[in-house]
Amino acid sequence: MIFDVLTLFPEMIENYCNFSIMKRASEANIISVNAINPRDFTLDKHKKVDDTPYGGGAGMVLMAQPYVDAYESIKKVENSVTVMLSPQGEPLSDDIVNEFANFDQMILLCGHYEGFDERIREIIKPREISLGDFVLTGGELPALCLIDAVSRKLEGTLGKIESADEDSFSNGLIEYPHYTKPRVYRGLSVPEVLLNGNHKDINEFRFQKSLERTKLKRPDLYAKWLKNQNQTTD
Ligand code: 4GS
Repeated sequence: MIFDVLTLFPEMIENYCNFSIMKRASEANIISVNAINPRDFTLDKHKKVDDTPYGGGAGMVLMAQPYVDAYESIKKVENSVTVMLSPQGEPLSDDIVNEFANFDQMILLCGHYEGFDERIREIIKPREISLGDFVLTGGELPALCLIDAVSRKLEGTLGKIESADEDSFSNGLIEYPHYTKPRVYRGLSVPEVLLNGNHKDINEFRFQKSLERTKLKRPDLYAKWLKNQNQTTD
């Protein structure tokens, strides 16, 4: 997967991707992350990328020309998707992450300051994705979240293929509780069933815990899961 990220702050993207699992995935050529700076595509000597909004109001607006030229400089592969990160977008979900993992290239458009000149949307026509109903100072963190979430779905990124399947949401439920050594910590014991090596019992225990927690912590997900179960047994 090639990630091409349009951002005024390329180091933010490069830095994050140079650690831990992202770094390993890059070294294994599973992903390639490139940051492109619209500032390099400005035509004036001050390298201006933003200006005051027509009609007045607070904040600065990203100018269309440097952004569109930077976008058009990117070499597109056949199976490519362009995504703008913005609170106006469709809320990100595990289903959308899985969908994106099927592409060979993702071009990610990060804003900063108030927002994009609307003509950037009109010309590029990106898919718009939001991380949630809150406002950040820039699209870099949402872009990194997307890169991270998509990368871990790609074969070879995680140590074992199973480790992605057992995480929250992969079966529509949130995760069961995890324990490691020691067996007793501050008087709190690891559940007995996890120590006896009976995998049928362990799976059943984990499944019940997943159900219990989803019902308690995410009644919305639980209702969706129940509905799904009924549909598949009908
Ligand atoms: C989000 C968000 C966001 C909006 C970027 C104001 C700077 C900012 N992007 N999900 N301009 N939430 N973007 O807050 O994606």
